[in-house]
Amino acid sequence: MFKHRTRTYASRLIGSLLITLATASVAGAAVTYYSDEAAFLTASGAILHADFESNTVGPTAAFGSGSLHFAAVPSNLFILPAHSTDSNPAPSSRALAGNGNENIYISFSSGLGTVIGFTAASNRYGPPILEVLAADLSVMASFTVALAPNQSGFVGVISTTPFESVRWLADGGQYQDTWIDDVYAADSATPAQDATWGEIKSLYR
Ligand SMILES: [Ca+2]
Ligand SMILES: [Ca+2]
Repeated sequence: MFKHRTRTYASRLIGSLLITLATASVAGAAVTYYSDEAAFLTASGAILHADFESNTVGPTAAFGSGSLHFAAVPSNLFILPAHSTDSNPAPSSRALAGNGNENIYISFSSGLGTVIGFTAASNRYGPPILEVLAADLSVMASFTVALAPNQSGFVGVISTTPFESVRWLADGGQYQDTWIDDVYAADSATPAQDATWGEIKSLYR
C-alpha cells in the first residue's frame, strides 16, 4: 500500500514536472522587436542578405537572395524602382512591394533562423503588421509596426526560439505601396540538424 502510494505520488510529481517544463519552454520563447537598426545589428551581428538591386524592376515570382527566400500570398511580388511615386516616402533604391496589398513572407532558404530585420515604409493607411511564424507556421509573435503613416524606418526581430519566417502585412497596400529593403539576417541554423549532427558525432566518440 505504501509503495503503491509512493509510486502514485512519484508519477504525479513527474507529470507535474513535465507540465512545468512545457510551460517554461513556451514562456521562454521571447521575440524582441527593434526599431533601432544600430541596436539590432549590435545585438544580432546580422549581415545584409538582400537589397533587390540585382532584381528586375516589375512583377516577380518568389525568389531567393542570400540565405533568404521571398514570397507573397497571393503571388504578387513587385520590385519598385528607386524613387517610385507609388509610395511615400519613396525608396532611395530598388525595393520590394506587392502588386496589390503587401502580404510578404521572408523565410530562411534552409531551416530556421532567429534574426531578420529590414528597412521599410508604411503608407497612409493603418500600420503594417509584422508576424513571426514558428516552425509549424503558427504565429509566435505579432507586432504593430512602429511606423507613423507615410514613414520609413527600421523593423527587426530577434527571437530566442528559431522561427520559420516573418510576414509583412500592410493595410491598403493595393492603394498605396508599402515597401521593404536592405534585409538583414543572421545565418540560418536548424536546431534539429544540429542535434542530429551531434548524435552522429557522438557515435564515433
Ligand atoms: Ca534597394
Ligand atoms: Ca502594393
